[in-house]
Amino acid sequence: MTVEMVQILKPDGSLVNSKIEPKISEADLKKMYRVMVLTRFLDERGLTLQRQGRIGFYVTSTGQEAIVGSALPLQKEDWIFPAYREHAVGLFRGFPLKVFIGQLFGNSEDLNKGRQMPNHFAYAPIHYVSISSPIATQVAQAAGAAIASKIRKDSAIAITYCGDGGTSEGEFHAGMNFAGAFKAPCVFFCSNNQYAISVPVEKQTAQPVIAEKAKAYGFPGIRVDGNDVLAVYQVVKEAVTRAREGQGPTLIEAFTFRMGAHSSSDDPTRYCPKSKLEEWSQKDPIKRFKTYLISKKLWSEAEDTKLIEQVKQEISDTVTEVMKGTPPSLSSMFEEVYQEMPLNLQWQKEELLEEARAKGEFLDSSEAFPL
Ligand SMILES: Cc1ncc(C[n+]2csc(CCOP(=O)(O)OP(=O)(O)O)c2C)c(N)n1
Repeated sequence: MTVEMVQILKPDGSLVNSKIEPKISEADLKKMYRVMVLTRFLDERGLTLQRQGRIGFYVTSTGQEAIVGSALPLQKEDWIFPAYREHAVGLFRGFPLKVFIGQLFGNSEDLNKGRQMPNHFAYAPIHYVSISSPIATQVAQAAGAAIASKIRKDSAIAITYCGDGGTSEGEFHAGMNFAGAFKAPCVFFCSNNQYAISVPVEKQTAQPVIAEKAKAYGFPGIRVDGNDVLAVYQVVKEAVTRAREGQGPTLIEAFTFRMGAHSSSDDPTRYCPKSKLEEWSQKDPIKRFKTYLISKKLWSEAEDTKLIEQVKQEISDTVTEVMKGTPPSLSSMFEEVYQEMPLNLQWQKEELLEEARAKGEFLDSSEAFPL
């Protein structure tokens, strides 16, 4: 089956056709590039921290940083329902690095106070909804939020992200079906990185083109080169415009590749041929975008070297700061669920605190608990 794939930048960074070059300001181009580079080095550091035993878990998005292109067409009021590889989307929208790294450590610097699994980011001021562990649940949540927005006549649209594996889940079907039936202002962004942990996409679905699945729900599906940040920007911009103008949802399939392990817990050499990594290294989204920016005389090797130094320093300084945090207090796990804590929880809390006190388990007078 041959299906067109939207591409604006060729893997060598040159334009496919200068007539389709999107108009993006120099500041936005440079901001996207900076976030891509930051994300790449954040991944490197995140994995190192996990290997050092300082954090429990990390998920990289190495090779998929061009997803940042999907953040630029969004407005402040829009809602993001991410999977777990959208670091660049959050960072572009203003996810503070300290909050991001704090979440990984789950200590007193973490807004969630360690009550979420590492890498399950959330940040309300930018409408970045908490990542859910069960895959694809966010698809149905986004459809619901988009339908609510339509009923309220808000201008906000919702965008949600999932992987190729996520398309096999019931929530993917439910979300797409509801969004289609209610013409919801929703954009479904599927990063087809060709693997769901160790399961290759051809074992996941008999439909080799995920974008084609949109037909069954009655709205357009578009396949885009997921390593081409300009193409990602362009197709999402069009989908966002459709959604905002009341024309309903769009499914975008970004064809890409995960240039590493699924998470800090697996070894891709056990299931992914080395040749595939070599092939996709040639299509690296960061290298491609950098070559484009240099050819436009918007960037130089000297600026690149400086940027890399800056982001590495920023990450190091933030990690150092976050590591000064203490573990959260044991009682915090009972708090901020109910406005008034029910009696049964109060009893449980007292019982637990008493036991921990008796065993001498607290680190300090704030009842910080070493997890
Ligand atoms: C409902 C459910 N089943 C299984 C898992 C375990 N699991 C976590 S991530 C994952 C693979 C998801 O692959 P995909 O959707 O392609 O996303 P990718 O990791 O490739 O970005 C699986 C099976 C889970 N979290 N939730």
